[in-house]
Parts: sequence; C-alpha cells; structure tokens
Amino acid sequence: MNILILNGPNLNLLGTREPGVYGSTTLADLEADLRRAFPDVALDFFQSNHEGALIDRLHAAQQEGVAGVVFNPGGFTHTSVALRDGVASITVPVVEVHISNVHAREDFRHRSLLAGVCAGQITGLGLAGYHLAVRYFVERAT
Ligand code: CA2
Repeated sequence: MNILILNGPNLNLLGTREPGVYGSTTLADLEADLRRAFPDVALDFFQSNHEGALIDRLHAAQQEGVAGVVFNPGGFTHTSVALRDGVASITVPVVEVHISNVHAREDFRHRSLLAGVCAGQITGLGLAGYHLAVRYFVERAT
C-alpha cells in the first residue's frame, strides 16, 4: 500500500525555527520516524513551497493509485481555493494534518478552505498527527 506524505510551504524549516510552536524534530527526522513506524507501507514524501507543485503532486497521486494522502498544507490551508479544488479533483482520500492547534492560534488560522473536502482533519497533536493519519489509512485498507 502506498501513502503520500505531502507538506506545504515553510515546513522544510521544521525543527530549525519556532521550536516552541512546531518542536525541534526536522522533516527528515519525521520521515525516518514514519518509515520506522510503518515498515510495511510504501511511504512517499514530498514538500514544496509552491502551490502549483502541490497541486501537481496531488494529481500524480491519483494516477499512481495511492491509497491516501496525509497533507499539511501549511499557510495555504487558510487561503488556497486552488488547493481545495486540487483535493476535490481526486478520488484519493486526503487527511489534513496540522502540527499546532490552529484553533488556539490567530483567528485567520481557524478557517481551513480544505477541511470540507478532506476525509478528516487532525490538529494540535504535534507530529503524532502524521502517525495517526497513516494509521487511519492502514486500518481503512485492512
Ligand atoms: O500547525 C501546522 O502544521 C500549520 O499547518 C503550520 C503552518 C501554519 O501556517 C498553519 O497555520 C498551521 C506554518 C508552517 C511553518 O512551518 C515552520 C516550521 C518551522 C519553522 C518555521 C515555520
């Protein structure tokens, strides 16, 4: 089973800035942790700071027959109609993940343009959110 872990803008900086909000684990550490936790799952990782590249990757996931996408759209969560349309344009289920609790932060982070077209949303559980989302897809398939 193939699962795509998709990360949006600025998440390449994970573990290097704002550790009080996002922790001190890097994106590479997260990748290694997930691979260790799910040795039987083919995990594919992609991060981009560019909206169009994220949309292209969603379309490719559909073509590849990926079982699910774990998606942290970063700041685009709150602004991007195009990413919402991209998620809606594929039949692959997408789980939206946020490391921080967006509801405990600024008002502009309380609204997600993507949540309504995702299978579900996990927010505020730190990097455990990625693990829980992968587990959801594994259990859904078995
Ligand atoms: O909590 C999350 O995962 C967010 O998606 C992170 C986004 C933010 O805009 C969302 O509202 C919530 C920001 C990603 C920035 O990532 C950084 C990581 C380390 C250092 C600086 C930024």
